[in-house]
Amino acid sequence: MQRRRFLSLGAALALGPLLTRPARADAGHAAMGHAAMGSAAAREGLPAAADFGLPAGLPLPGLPRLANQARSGGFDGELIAGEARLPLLPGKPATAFWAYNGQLPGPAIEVFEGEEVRIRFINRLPQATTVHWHGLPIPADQDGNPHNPVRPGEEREYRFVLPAGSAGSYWYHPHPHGHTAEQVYMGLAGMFVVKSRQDPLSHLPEQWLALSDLKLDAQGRVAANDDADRMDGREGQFVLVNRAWRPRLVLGEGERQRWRIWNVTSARVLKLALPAHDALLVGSDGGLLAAPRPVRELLLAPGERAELVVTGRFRAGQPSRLLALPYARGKMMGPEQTEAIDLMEVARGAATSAAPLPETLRDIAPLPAAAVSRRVAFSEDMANPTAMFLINGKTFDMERVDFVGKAGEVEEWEIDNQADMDHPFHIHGTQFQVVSRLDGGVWRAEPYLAWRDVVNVPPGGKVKLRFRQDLPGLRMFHCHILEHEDAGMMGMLDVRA
Ligand SMILES: [Cu+2]
Repeated sequence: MQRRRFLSLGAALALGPLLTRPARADAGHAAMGHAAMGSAAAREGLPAAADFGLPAGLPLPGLPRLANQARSGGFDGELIAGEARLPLLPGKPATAFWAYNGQLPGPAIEVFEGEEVRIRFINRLPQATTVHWHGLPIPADQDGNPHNPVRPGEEREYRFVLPAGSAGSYWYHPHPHGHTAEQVYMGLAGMFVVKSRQDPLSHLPEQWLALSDLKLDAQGRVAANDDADRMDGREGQFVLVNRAWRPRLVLGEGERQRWRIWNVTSARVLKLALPAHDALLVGSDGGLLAAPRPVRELLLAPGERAELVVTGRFRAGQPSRLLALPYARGKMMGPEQTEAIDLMEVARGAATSAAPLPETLRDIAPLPAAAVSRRVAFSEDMANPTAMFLINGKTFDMERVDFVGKAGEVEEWEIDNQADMDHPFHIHGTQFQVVSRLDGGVWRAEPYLAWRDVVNVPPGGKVKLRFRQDLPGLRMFHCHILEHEDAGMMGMLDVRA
């Protein structure tokens, strides 16, 4: 309904470029394909990926670690957010980004459970910012809420202890009021891994893969968001892996590797596949599963992470590549993804005997029945350009607490997507367990336990999840399509002691 209202009122909305797209007017939800809309690269006269001459097939870059300056225990590090010019396009001047410590992605932080982390953060951006520690169970006043901005030229310390059981793959990124999308697409994001001293997979070689989006304009600059980006969430011409385009990872024949994968794109739902090889899902956002699970495809929503154990098989007739298979996410303006995106080459290394893999990884106890039940409905009101993306009918308000909870109490939330696009739900400060999902009109119990902080909810879908917030304070919950978050698809849970 809302989509039709949007179409009929389109002329009144001053969404200029929309009106120049004749294919849009009669494009139904299912018909917004490639043919009708043209390729993403053709949008707004943007050049295609191939036009930039970005080299493909270079060795996968590593993710340099942030140096630990602590003299006795814990982790002391320094992050400076600022402008950085980095060589990107062959034969062209360096490209201007915003980066942490001049690195793309930002320096990876690697710490152990139980450690205290102290980060001195300096803002040399022209805007206020914060550092949000995505997924970490840390105090609210250290978590980079939009209520605690670090203004240009200012600095602050973030300090927190990582509790036992928190080993997992997290990340950090800005979370300022209204400017999260812009600061992330300009380059501000870094990976954060918490390790356990009792890690049953510590014997496996690790690969860290940060999947990010890059959109360049005709001059090779990081492009500003256009109307389609603001509506659908930004997608660029490139999906990069550790800042490289279609890099090459070496996997031995028969070798087992542990891959940590981050979707740090603004909006892409990545349907990952590795057709020539065997993959086991061993971890989610908040660390290891109870036991490995064979997977053929892995849906990774914006902000979400996964851990795989990959075994080199090099099956004949299958591309030895990491792919993002076509996935339609109900976009309003842009074309849907109709072809697989080639993310990375997996090159054949020397034959290696597979390292042993334990049958169980750790215990995960199901959260008990909830003391409190709440409902979170995502909706879109395309007739209202100042409040298009809504939670329970409201747009985000920095002064409004949406729910009041109690520390230590289990809550069950039903996330109800009444909108036309996929919206990935994210909550700060804790990890949740998905209990069940409404899929094609049928509720299905979640087949396995996992700790998550992002779950994708497709249009018409519902997800029931349970969590406990152990620490008091103000916690944001929002859609992790960053443009939707900035446009108001966010609320606040005040957890009281
Ligand atoms: Cu959204």
